Amino acid sequence: MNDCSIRGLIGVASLALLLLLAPPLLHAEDGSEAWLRYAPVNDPSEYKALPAHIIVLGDTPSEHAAGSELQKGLSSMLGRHFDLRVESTSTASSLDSIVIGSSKSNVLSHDLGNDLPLKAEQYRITVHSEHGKNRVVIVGGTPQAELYGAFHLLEEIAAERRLPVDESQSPAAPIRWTDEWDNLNGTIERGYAGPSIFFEAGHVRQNLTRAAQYARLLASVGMNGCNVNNVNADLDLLTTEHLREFAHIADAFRPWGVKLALSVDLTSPQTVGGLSTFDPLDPAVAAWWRTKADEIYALIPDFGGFTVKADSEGRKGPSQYGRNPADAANVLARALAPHHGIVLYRGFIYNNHLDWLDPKADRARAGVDNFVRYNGQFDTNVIIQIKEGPIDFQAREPVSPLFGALTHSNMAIEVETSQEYTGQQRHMVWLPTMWKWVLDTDLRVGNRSTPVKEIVEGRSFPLADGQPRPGGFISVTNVGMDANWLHHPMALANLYGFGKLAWNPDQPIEEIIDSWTRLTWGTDPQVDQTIDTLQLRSWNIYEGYTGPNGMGTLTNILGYHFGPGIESAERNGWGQWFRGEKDGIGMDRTGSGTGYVEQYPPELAARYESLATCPDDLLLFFHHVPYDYKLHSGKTLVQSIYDTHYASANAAAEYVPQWKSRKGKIDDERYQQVLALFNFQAGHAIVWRDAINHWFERISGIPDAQGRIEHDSNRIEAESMQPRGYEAASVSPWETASGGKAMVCRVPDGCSLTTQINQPAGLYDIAVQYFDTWHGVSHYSLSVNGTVVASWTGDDTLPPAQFDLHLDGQDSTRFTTHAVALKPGDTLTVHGIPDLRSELNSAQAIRSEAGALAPDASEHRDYREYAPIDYLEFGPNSAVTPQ
Ligand code: GCV
Repeated sequence: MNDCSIRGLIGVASLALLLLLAPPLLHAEDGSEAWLRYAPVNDPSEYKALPAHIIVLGDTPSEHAAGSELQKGLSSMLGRHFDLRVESTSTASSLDSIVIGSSKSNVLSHDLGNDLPLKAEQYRITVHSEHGKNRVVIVGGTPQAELYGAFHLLEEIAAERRLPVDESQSPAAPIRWTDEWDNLNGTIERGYAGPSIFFEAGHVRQNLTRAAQYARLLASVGMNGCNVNNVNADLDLLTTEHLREFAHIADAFRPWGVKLALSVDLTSPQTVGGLSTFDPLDPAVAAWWRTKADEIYALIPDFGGFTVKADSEGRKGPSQYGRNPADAANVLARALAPHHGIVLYRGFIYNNHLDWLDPKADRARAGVDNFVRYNGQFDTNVIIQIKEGPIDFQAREPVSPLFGALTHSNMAIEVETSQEYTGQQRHMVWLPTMWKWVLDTDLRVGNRSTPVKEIVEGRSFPLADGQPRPGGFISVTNVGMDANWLHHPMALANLYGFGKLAWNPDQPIEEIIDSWTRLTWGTDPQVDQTIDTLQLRSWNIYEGYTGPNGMGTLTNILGYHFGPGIESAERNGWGQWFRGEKDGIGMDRTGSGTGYVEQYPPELAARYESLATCPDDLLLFFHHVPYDYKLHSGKTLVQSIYDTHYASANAAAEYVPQWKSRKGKIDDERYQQVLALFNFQAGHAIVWRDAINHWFERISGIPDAQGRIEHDSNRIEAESMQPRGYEAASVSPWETASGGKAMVCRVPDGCSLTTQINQPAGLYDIAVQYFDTWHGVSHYSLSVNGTVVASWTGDDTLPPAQFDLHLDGQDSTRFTTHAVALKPGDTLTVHGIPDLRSELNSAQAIRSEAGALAPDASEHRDYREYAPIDYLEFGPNSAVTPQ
């Protein structure tokens, strides 16, 4: 080495020292690394005993992945080099080393004593000294388990916890899967974070980098399967051409121990196979499925299995031939069994053409009514996949009684990480709080303890030989191409939490969220405390400003399931009724009502049947009561609804100042993303609050004791302002706009609304509540005495994500400007310039030139948005959105 290079080294060393001493830099982050950021730890010397050699004693893709993950993570977090070798057992013992191997490896058996082998998915981590050498040994029952052990070690260091001295873990149940509702054309049903990471334009993507990264994320929390396509499956899914492409996804998943699974449509023997029938009891159909399964396993030897949605929401099923779910599930199961594949047959079967005039009709009954008589008739590799509640992922439902009814069948629980009814990743809602409540619910089957978690772990109703039944946990996740996977930087906490609960449903949720926060946002105690607290409260807050007392979410079920749309649930065949009438509200599901309550085992049935013991938060799910019914809390039902909505919308608005108080301690990109979303949530919570309170006040005829509803002294309705060009338009449903109306502008140059200020002189926050439809971009500005004080564009992409001119609670949003100086007599004007780019004409031009017009061309080419405004609101100048 010459002088120059020595000087260079000294220079590099001093720079490194300077960097170490400098306060940590907050790098821009787009969230794509999720909780696997491997940020440098505050005090790497805590881990100085960790050997710098990583030795992998095995040659499978998962073992390689475990080794490289450790090397990458440790180097990045501890700021020193770790080398990685794949070596023989003899060399391994001669070095200070981190050794990864399987329990079948001799040297590891010797090292770890006689209590091996481990169970298939179990890992053990030991730290000890052997012949004067420091050894950290990660041993797994399978290569996949070695990978879980490696991720666990990395997580402990990332969260700056002590190294485990001797720790062994194994998962609660064998099925820990995610379902993705992706379509081959690249769209995702109920996906809110961009297009599919797997498919585009009818094919598997050429570039599957994201798919591999996703599998890595799943493996890092112990998940082992991913069903990549919509349960409303493409009918040609099982063609040979598609299957060959799916094999590429399986290749991307394999190193991470994640099995590929597919949703299949039961008509495939007809649609793909050309048979005249798909009757599951027809021998030709059975033979077709066998051949198809053989073909799949020849391409994908570790294929996981099929998920099936049948006889539900328009999907065809065995009922067409007078057959039952067991007939259908078993024909697939028998085709998969020789290859050790499984069938996840969904319990989500119901009639969506129910007669709402029939007081006994009840969608909630469907699960038990459709399945209980086949209990015990499903093959051993069939698992019934049951949604957590009897309706459909509402903000709160009781747990599905089907869990307690299928005592001789295998079961898995299905939850929805994709926030279909819980704010669609525009509202922060941490769902593990709800899932934990569901999993801990004790159904008391046979008057003994049978919590849902033990049922799906297969322990409550074991097999004849005493072994647990196969079962587990499934999350409908619907990640997309958005860099951060689920759009809201806080939303991935749901997937992380799901993985953790699926691994160990007894892990305290406080511990789970704290780990996620530290890994995702760093270890600053104030930042962590803020995020943990907000996340832990978020489900109750969301429930509080949406659907109260077990009524369901009250979202627009005929629209996009995003904003309020209360009566959309009533008087139609979908059966999400809550029966809001003049005399009272709630579904009577007691013995004298629909009888649903009797589907629960006796102790729970008695608890829900009696008004004295039915919990307030499930009251309207089970009972029809008058609006002034006294809750256990002592308040009347209707006043409790009003108060909860005000309190919860205020609590959601508090997220903004809480978040702002941590500015500078969080990287800017993610800070700004969260801030924008929290601002949106604060405004949308007010839309929800007002819609529901106003609706309840009108139907019950009982005014709010505090006189708040429709008496917002700081609010100015757009329709009461002086218009120039703006004209009134009604909004439906009426409760989703203040005063039931908005003002719209159809004038190309724009329109304005003006009012005179009466407020005392001071600094004010001004919120403008307007509607932002998907494609159009209206321009707005706000002026005081003719001087523009703020301007913005209505260009948000709210989840409905499709052209819809309709103004309602799905697209109502707000812009807030702060610290505007106002005095009595000032003139305040909102200008709006609409987007009138209706490209219908140019689309028609395309038709005349090229002949046929693509069927949806007129829809997708339409940008019209008439700069719609609902109201203005003033508030004191503070960080909180005005109330
Ligand atoms: C995939 C609800 C959703 C549907 C979904 C269905 C299901 O009805 O709104 O989008 O379809 O559940 O779980 O099958």
